[in-house]
Amino acid sequence: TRIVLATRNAAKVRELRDILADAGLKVELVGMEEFPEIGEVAETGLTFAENALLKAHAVARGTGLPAIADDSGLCVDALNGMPGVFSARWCGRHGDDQANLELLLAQIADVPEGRRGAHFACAAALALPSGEEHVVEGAVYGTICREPRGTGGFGYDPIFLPDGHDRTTAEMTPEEKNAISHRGRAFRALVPVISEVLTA
Ligand code: ITT
Repeated sequence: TRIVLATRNAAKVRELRDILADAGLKVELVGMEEFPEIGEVAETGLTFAENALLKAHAVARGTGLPAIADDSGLCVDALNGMPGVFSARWCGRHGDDQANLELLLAQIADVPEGRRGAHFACAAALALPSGEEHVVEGAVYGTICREPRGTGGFGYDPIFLPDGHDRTTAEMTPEEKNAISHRGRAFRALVPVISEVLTA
């Protein structure tokens, strides 16, 4: 079976391939590079689940294949849950990880230890060309540290310290991050759904 990975974020694609393979999903995962005719999907939803479904449906419709999509972001308590669904473009430019992270650190520079809680959230969606849809969510809780640490992962990983760990998710190996991450949790929950839907 072929399933399209409906994301253009190369770091997400790497993590998703590992997470899905480790969870025992035996399908061929096709990247978006095979479908250059499918343009950017407007992420107009107010929630991660809405946006993940928008992306999965657009790609399933456009390709005629089942599609899985990830919508994710960092929700900071001291910012009332922002940047949330705006995480990829918090600084005004889509995907400028360094500028996004620096802006966020500046915005909470005065927030003391003990009030720097945050969580990463991920909605994992599956859509079929028929319109059938499934979505599950995962999260990982932690705190925002004061200085970036580590070079692994992407996005806000260098400033996110998961609860119960003394290294940021950028200081972890890919396996360590996937074991606890919002994305790992959401997609491990989606795997049985994918298997069931595809064998039905
Ligand atoms: P696609 O829509 O093509 O999948 P995207 O990067 O635009 O790619 P999102 O709209 O879901 O994806 O935005 C996710 C942003 O949230 C991402 O750019 C990071 O800034 C942040 N983020 C999500 N997961 C993360 C993780 O595991 N580590 C660090 N930052 C993460």
